[in-house]
Amino acid sequence: MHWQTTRFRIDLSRPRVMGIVNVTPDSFSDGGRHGTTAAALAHCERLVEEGADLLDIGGESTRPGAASIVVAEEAARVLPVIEGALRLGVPVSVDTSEPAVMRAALALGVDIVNDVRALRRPSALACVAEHPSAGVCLMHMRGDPATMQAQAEYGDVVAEVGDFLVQRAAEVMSAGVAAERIVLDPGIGFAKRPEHNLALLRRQRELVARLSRPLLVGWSRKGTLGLLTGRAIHERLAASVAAALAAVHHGAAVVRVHDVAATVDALKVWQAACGD
Ligand code: HH2
Repeated sequence: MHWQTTRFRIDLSRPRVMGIVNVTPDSFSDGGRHGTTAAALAHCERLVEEGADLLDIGGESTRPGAASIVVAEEAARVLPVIEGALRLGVPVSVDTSEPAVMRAALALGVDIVNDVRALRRPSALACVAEHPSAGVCLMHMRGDPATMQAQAEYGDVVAEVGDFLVQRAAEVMSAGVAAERIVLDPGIGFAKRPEHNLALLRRQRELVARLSRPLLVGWSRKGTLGLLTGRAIHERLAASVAAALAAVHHGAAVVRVHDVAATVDALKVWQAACGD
């Protein structure tokens, strides 16, 4: 399978690593560390050297309880970083829900729109649909980061997340976005309790089997890993790598990670041991 994006048609026959670049002062795991354009760009370069297949650049924290920021501030944070990252030779995605930021990033030539709200803000879908080839990642979430944990009630979380992703992909396709531009994401940690996140990992194959498009998953440094290991955010490297490997083993095509070098090494060993 392939993922069509603005400049690249990404071959997903082997697992791909998406490196996270948060240009935010309050991101849950690396907030404030890449707060300036120069620092964020240096981080982008480092992740590419470490073997990142894609870069995901975000300017608004989506951690549970995070406050939303004004659009101008988000644009000012991410656009200069995207502009520089587009010269690094790998596909670049913008992690945003804001149509104005999407539009500006697409005008710069960004390859992918990664939206934790699955293009549900007014005019977000039109923004991507108007573009001839940009890729999109549609993620499952309920409510908003500020309120989402109050909505973490499911009968069968795997079935319900699957229903949402199937339906949302169909809606996005009927707006004119070709299937091969779409990748889907169960939204680990978004309106989900640890047992829900773990069900989505243990039964991820069921989800993959239902979806006609590839799965992107983000476990990196998330709370469920802290709960399993008793580790603070910056001590979750081993846990994050293990979760990324498990996700790939259960059929994920792309893993969204902070720790690119360690994940790339682990995936090489996994590929040799378990890959085709
Ligand atoms: N998780 C986060 C942000 N964006 N996008 C997708 N597609 N999937 C995810 O699981 C996902 C995401 C949250 O993680 P992080 O970027 O580390 O933190 P923050 O939201 O605080 O910037």
